[in-house]
Amino acid sequence: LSAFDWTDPLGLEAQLTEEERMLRDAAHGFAQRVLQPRIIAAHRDATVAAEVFAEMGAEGLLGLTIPEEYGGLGAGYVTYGLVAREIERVDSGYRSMMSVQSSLVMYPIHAYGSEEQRQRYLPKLAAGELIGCFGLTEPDAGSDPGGMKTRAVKTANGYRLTGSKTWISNAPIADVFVVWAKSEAHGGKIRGFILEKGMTGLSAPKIDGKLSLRASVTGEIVMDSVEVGEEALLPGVEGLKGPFGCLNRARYGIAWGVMGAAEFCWHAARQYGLDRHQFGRPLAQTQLFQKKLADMQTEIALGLGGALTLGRMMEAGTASPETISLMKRNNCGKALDAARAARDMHGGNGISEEYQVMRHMLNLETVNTYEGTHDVHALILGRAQTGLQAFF
Ligand code: TGC
Ligand code: FAD
Repeated sequence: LSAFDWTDPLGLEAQLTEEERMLRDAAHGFAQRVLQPRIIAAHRDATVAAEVFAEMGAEGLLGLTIPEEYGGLGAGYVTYGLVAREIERVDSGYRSMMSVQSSLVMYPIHAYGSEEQRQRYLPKLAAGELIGCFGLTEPDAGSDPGGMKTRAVKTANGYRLTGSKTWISNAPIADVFVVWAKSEAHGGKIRGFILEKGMTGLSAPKIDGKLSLRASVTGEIVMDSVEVGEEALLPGVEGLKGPFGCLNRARYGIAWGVMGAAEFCWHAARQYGLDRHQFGRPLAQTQLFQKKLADMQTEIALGLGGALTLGRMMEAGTASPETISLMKRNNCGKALDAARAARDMHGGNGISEEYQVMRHMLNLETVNTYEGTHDVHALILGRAQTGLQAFF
């Protein structure tokens, strides 16, 4: 038997290829060098550095799985997950910015777009010269996006879009808006449209007062009779499977990303317990402290192992949406548990921005909610194993 590596009990490292390790290490270096030094102030002041997109683009981190001819790296899904983990080790908000751009904007343009749309948008999105957002959620349609009210009506030259989206990451700073609307010309089916900043009737007011994900900007998308040409329609998909095809990729990335945040909290709690003495010995020498560390270590090792298995399935084309739900749900819930425990294990210091665990805890409340809440993914899994629909 081999020696035990407490940081990697299931030997994740040995299951990666040389190239995956190399790209992961580059992302780790970037995240620690470029993102980590600014995050405490960015979260405190709710400052969103739009230049992060160009910095990520220069590093090759946007649209990693998109082919090179469109500005991506043509990398595999495991690499994408490893990068998400490194970015979210710093902050879920930065990972959000990357996931939306990659999985929710570049992916649909590549998978469902025309060649003209791919050429027009993908290289600039990959470089971070353009910022994208994805509008599915509405004020009255969150967990149930099929209930959306946004409508596209056929005009002589294209479509007129009317409606509003809310809780949209990146919207206030976006140049490109992938929005989903029910199209009368297509029998009321949901279709995707690409809108551009500056179109008449299009606005994206910022949502203020967020106590979570403060380094990532969130807004509404208001469409007041926005006129677009036929070239704005994504031709390759109709129905809810359009937005869900994107969400499958983003949810998969989140399953990896949250493990990065959880690892940060676990390592911080361990170090704090070694450094801090009470009752004449390190906190880490108490049974309760060690039990909490063991729980974190176990859940993170299992969560990463599951994410890797899922990543290999994505690459082999054998992953199902339900398996993605299982890993998104599990890893978000477990990461949130780890962050809450780490906050507690830091005592009073745990509420200070300097120790960073409470920021991760606050962020993970959002990540556990967006892209399908913890309970909605339970209903997806419940339906898959009983054949019974419990949504309504
Ligand atoms: P249901 O009847 O189950 O399905 C309707 C149609 O959609 C298809 N479908 C999928 N296709 C591919 N992948 C998936 N994961 C799919 N899920 C469903 C399905 O096959 C069917 O197709 P067809 O051709 O037969 O019509 O739909 P439902 O209306 O009963 O849905 C219920 C439910 C709960 C599954 C679904 O609505 C859901 O997942 N709700 C959660 C909503 C959600 O995830 N919103 C995310 C908004 S975007 C976001 O949060 C971005 S944050 C990003 C960041 O900042 O990082
Ligand atoms: P609701 O659907 O109203 O749910 C409220 C509660 O009810 C939850 O606990 C839920 O689990 C529960 N619930 C709902 N239905 C059922 C049921 N049938 N049975 C039992 N319980 C149920 N959306 C986008 O389109 N694009 C984005 O970029 C984006 N970014 C976001 C960024 C942030 C910071 C946040 C907070 C959200 C973002 N979202 C985005 C929206 C996000 O996807 C939704 O908030 C999420 O899907 C939940 O919808 P809701 O908020 O309307 O909650």
